[in-house]
Amino acid sequence: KVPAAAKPLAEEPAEIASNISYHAQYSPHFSPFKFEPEQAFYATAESVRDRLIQQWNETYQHFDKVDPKQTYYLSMEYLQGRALTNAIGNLNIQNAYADALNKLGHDLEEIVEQEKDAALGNGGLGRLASCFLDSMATLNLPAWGYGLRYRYGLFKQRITEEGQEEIAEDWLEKFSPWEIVRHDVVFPVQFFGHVKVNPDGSRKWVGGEVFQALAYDVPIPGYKTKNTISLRLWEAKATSADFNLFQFNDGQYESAAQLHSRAQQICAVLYPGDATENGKLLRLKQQFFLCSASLQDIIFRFKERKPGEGSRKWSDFPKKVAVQLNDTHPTLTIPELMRLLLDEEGLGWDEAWEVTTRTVAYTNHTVLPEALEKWSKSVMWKLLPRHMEIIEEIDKRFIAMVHATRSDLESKIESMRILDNNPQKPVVRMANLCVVSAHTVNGVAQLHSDILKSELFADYVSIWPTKFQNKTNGITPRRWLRFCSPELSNIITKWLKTDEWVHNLDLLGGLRKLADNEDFQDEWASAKMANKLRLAQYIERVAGVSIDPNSLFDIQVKRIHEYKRQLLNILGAIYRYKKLKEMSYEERKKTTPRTIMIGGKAFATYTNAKRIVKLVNDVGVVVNNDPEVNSYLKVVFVPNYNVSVAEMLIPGSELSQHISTAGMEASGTSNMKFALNGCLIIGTLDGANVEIREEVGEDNFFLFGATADKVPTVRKQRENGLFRPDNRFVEAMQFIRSGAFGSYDYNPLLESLEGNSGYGRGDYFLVGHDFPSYMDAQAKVDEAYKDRRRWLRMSILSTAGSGKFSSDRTIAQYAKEIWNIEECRVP
Ligand code: 26R
Repeated sequence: KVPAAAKPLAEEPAEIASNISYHAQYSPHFSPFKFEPEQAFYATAESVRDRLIQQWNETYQHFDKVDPKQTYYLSMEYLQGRALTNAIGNLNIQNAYADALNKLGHDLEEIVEQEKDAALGNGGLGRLASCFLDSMATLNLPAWGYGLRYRYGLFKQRITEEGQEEIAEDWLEKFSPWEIVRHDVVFPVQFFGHVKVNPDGSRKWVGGEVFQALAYDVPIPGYKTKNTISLRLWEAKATSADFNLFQFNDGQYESAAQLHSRAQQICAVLYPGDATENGKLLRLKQQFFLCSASLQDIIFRFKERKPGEGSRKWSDFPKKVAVQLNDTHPTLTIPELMRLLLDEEGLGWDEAWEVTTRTVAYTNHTVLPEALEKWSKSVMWKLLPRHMEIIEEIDKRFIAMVHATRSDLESKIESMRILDNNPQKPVVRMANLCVVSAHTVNGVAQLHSDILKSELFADYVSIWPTKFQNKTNGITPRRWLRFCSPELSNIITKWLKTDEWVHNLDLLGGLRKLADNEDFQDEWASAKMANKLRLAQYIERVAGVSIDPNSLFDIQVKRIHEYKRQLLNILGAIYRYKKLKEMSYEERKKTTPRTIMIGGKAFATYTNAKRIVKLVNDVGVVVNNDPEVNSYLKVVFVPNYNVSVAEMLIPGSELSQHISTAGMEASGTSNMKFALNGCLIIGTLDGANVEIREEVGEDNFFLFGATADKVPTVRKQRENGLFRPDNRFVEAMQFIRSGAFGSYDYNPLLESLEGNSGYGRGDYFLVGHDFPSYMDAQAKVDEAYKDRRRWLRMSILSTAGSGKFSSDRTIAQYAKEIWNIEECRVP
């Protein structure tokens, strides 16, 4: 029995203010007598945390009592961003906290800015995981997330004369008020060693290095519900027994603490560079660390719940546990669960395989060949010898099954099997291991799932026709509309006469009938303008560029990648600049003024991506300082794009670019955020764009470019020398070569758009091919923007058509169609 404690449920601003002061005084992290914004932030966060802890404990107890089937979402990445606004918004106490802070001489808006982003992810995949957690909590699902507590998350991007510079992002520099260390939740995780065969033939993994996985829990509150779930992040530790006191006293300080420093390496950074063998080994260690610690925790909970009813039957495990693998990064869950069942629990192969395959499901997030994980067999044998035995057995049994039942697939076995025994470079193909072992495999947008079935995984479809599903991605409407754009949210609530849309996003469809209402349109326009003004101030502050709030705000923000084609965007901007220069003053005055904003991080070793960052910045310097045209065009590189910056940019956007080569972007999720905020999309028929266009209506989407089915043909034609570039494209390329944007050598970048074939050469991403239709679509954008009423109508229809893209819808589908779990609401 846990003794009852005082409940921190203050409702009145005065009580809340006293609660905040209490934390400032008695949970001090700074010198006393200081209550500046930073101290006020920590004290406020701790006051909010008290409430979360209470709801959280109730949720845990409720789940323990009901013992429902529970989902565990395993992901190497979570892009949580800030938590304060989200927490008080979900708890529906924002006004009381704002008033309380006023009483204490502070301003909530200023206080929330003190928080550092938790950026334990790279991009879309990590942010998706965070949106999913918000929806799982909101839908009262018995589900939670597992990840790693990286000491340094995604790097901070600084722009210098040379382009992008990466700086370690120390999100834990002071501390995070949102994590709670669970000193009682610790599991051993082993590496290296060897397999010992017992006299009875059973096998056991022994020896090697053992570290401890220590749990840090982050509370995830649902929207307007008591349910508060967990994101459990593991940290690697060595024990005191690993500290060699004898060596230390002998002056050998480094070797005395060697295991401690090796433990620290495991969770030191998100995505350690894997160019070296050392880097590869570390990344694999991270993956196994997540899988092993999480599984031990899951099994512990499975055994612990409903004590007194005797021990649980293993055949019940899949009735109580669903594990979702966020891409192949946590694939080692599969052989680790097999190992635990076979070697630790004494199950036979068939029984263990049945339990494992009924438990695990896999989501694929990319078809790019270089992102499909393959681990060297020798590294795997060294680090995880018992797991390699198990993987070999899975591979062997898969081949035997195909031989026995599907002679028609004989010739496909080599490409379908898990092991690639190519003597040059023998590897384990993680996606194949997932497809063979998971009960369900899903893509993240309809087009992507279709491509998985018709291309990447086509051969498996004939064996397991019902294994493959689609789950179109979604975004949380709380963070991505309700909290990041209160102005627009209030207008929506006012005109829909309800705020139910915040957790039933389909209700936004009710805005369709208001799309031509001029009163509504005017309110809509003023909310968008308020957001644009706020964004303009931000741009002035971080980029030093003053932008015209009456110009069309055109934004492309995402990781910098050749397939996402930021190059297409900047070439378009360059062409626009050149034409503006050639125009007379009178002609120029008739054009639609634009501010083009581009932001995103380039992977540190991705040379072409870094060149693109440099080019955008160089173009900006020239264009923005050209007095002849700079009231008609500005080009801004937005530095250090992250979740918080997105929350500033997206509400102020009017046009956003989602212009990947068709077939290459699995889904995209920022496209959904922009559309939800009344921003129009210029885009290709790729990923979720296809479905967004269906929902908002084709008149409200600026479409261009080759379709996915035509891409291979277009590449072929080019290889056969049949491509003739459009004059506009040639002009833009020549303009860069003329040195108009400085003396940096852009030739390697430009050459990737030329030649006839090959990845990274011969314009593999079809920038040149799509350029003319892109420019035509941009001309339509300029025309549409001139008609204010028409543009407002389109903007409203974008929001009205975004209901489908709530992650609540996505998660409800996972719950029903993959996990087979039900709501478990705390009374
Ligand atoms: C293994 C390593 C090279 C690696 C590859 C790829 C590590 C991380 C990734 C990230 C990929 C898988 C990713 O972020 N994919 C994105 O997932 C989003 C959420 O489903 C999609 O919206 C987006 O289209 C896709 O690129």
